[in-house]
Parts: sequence; C-alpha cells; structure tokens
Amino acid sequence: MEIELKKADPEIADAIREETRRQENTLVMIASENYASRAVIEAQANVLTNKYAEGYPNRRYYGGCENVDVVEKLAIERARKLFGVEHANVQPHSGSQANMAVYLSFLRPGDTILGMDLYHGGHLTHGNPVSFSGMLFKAVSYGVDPERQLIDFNQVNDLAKKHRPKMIIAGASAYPRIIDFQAFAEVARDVGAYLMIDMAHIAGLVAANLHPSPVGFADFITSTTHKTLRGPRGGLILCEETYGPTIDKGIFPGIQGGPLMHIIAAKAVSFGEALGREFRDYQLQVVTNARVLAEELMGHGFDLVSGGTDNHLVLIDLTSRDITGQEYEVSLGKAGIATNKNAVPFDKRGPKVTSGLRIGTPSLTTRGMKETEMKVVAGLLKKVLENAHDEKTLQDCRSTVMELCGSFPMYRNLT
Ligand code: DSN
Repeated sequence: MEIELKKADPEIADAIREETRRQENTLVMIASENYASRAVIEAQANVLTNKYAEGYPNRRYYGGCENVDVVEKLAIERARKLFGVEHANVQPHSGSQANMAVYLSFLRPGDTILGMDLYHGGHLTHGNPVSFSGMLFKAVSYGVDPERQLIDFNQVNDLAKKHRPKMIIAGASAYPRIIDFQAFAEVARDVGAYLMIDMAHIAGLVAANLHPSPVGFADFITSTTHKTLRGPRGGLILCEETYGPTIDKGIFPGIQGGPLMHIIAAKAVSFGEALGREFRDYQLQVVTNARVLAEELMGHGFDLVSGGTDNHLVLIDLTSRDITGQEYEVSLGKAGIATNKNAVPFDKRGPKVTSGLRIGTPSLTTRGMKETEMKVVAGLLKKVLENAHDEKTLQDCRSTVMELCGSFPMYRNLT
C-alpha cells in the first residue's frame, strides 16, 4: 500500500513519511493526543472506506452491508461492554458531532444550556459563542473558583436555579482534577435538566476504572475515541436504551450521512484493546506519570492550576512569569517537545497568546516511559522555561529529547 502511494502521489507519501518521523522524534505532550496501535491504524486503512452504509446494522439504505454490519455490531457490543451501558452509537465522526447530535435530538434552538467556560477548561461545543453550540442555544457558563481552581458547584447550582437550563454539560478539555458527576446529577435533577457528560479526555481512565464513571449519572455520555482511549479519531455516544432510538436518529439522518466504516472498524479494534488486561496497567501508568510530572514541576517552582493533577494532564500557570503560553509552546517545539498553549482560569491574555500551557502523559506512556523519564522531562521543561530564547540550550534539550525518543520508540509497546 505504501509503495503504491509513493508511486501514485509522492508529495502526499513524503508528507506522511515526514509526519511519521516527526512523531517518532518528538516528545508528544499534547494531552489530547496518543499513538493508536498498528492494528487500529490497519483497520482504518482498507477497502471499508469504499462502502456506503447509511442506516444501522440490519437496517441500511444500501445493499452489500453484510460485512460492515459485522464490524459495526462488534464496535457497539464492545463499547457497551467496556463502559457498562445499554446503548452505544459508534457513528459520530468526532466529539463535536457527538455533542451536536445530543443537543439537536433533545433541545430546540433557543433553549438554554449550562456548560463549562472554555477559559476555565471547558470545550468549544459546551456553549462557546464561536461554536454552533453558542450560536444555536442560549449558553450560560460556569467555571472554577479563584482560590482552589476547582469546579465551583455553588456557582453551578446558582446558575442552574437562575437560568433553568434544559441541559447541563459536564466534562472538560483542560481540567486536571476528578469531576464529581454525582454533584452535577443532583443539580440537574433539582432543576429538571438533562445531564450530558462529555468524557472525551478521560474516557480511557473511565474504561480502566481510574476515574469515576459517568454511567448512572448522565442521561447522555459523549466522547472521542482517540485521546486516552487510544483509538482512531472519532466520536461516540452512550446512553440508556430508552434514549437510543432518538440518539440514533439524531446522528443519522439528523446530522450525518454515511458512517465511516473504516473508522468504525478501528474503533472496534481499540475497544477490544481497552477490554484487555494491559490497558488498565497502561492507564494506571498514565496517571502515575502525570502525578510524578506535576510533583517534579512544582519542585522546580512551577505554578500548576489547582496545585496538581488527578488525571492525565497538567496545566502550567505562567501568570507570574515573564513568558506567555504561546512563547513557551514555541520554545518547547524547538526543543522537540510538542505541547499546546492554553488559557488558565481568569486569564488576562487572549486565546492566541494565553498564560498557560497544557501537557499530558498519554503518548509518552504509550512509548513506555515511566517515573524516571518523567523526572527527566520535568527537567527539560524547566530548562526550556528558563532559557526560552537561548538557541544553544534549546538545541541541547533537543539532543536529550532525541536520546529519549531513541530509547522509547513509538511502536515499541504496540503491535
Ligand atoms: N481539541 C481537543 C483537545 O485538544 O482537548 C478537544 O476536542
């Protein structure tokens, strides 16, 4: 296949080869990225991409769906088993599409939703004005309290009572602590709102029982499949059987056409992997690595949002430093460490600059790195922070990164 591509389209083949090299030679610390296994990649690079399969298994709008039905049924069964739910829709092309389908299935334009502010760790689709969620619905936002930087449940409660949202959204993209789903469920019940929990970032931890499960608390659970869960890029919706038919209609024909059967095959493979014994060990190491990284960074004098982490990510607060999130991200990039600038709660800088940096351990842990390497990485983060504009030091750090990458190839632990 790769040989064919090289002949047919050398420019694209070259870009893929360079991207492979970049991923291999970079410490990927973007909290939402991971390395899918070769089996997952193989499952999405094949003839399944040729097949139209609008509809659902055994009730399609196209003939010849007998094999893709097998694929989708397996993906659904495995997702249900993995998370202990009655109904799974594995067709969302992304997490945003999963969220959109839930909203459009159970809300009407103009309804009120209550979600976490993007600048406090929420996601664009939880009601930000630049996203469909903020354009179509009347969005109200909660955040973290200024002292502890934990979700402010007094505020959630007050806003819910004041605005009577039709749906409350829990879940975050940059929140380093356990989320109390029960507390959200109580607020939702008190005001008669639906509760949607977007567990995209922590889905792998939930599957491994290392973060409390949203099952039993949420009416709807949405996720991506490519973050801690380590599958292909895509989305997922879980719910009780009673909501299943409405959710299914919300995805197709509601907001999507033909499902991406090659991606659904890869989702099935990744759910199968997540059901295996080794997956829990991996997730445990992800969390341990994040904790060690956080402790080391604090030992080096870094300020961390909420003073540490319970999950896979760490949010560095640069407010008291003479460097922006944007500058730090660029300098780390020169040293071979991929991260992303990120707003911190009550950030005075805009989203393109920011006073924070988000880092995570899923990818490094997939490469087999453990506590010892986290200490080395924390030292590199410190060195780059203190020498952000010193090209020689950045090149020295780059050499250390190359050595680490050489010792921990990205596919060492994955078949
Ligand atoms: N863009 C993702 C992240 O990086 O967290 C969320 O969808």
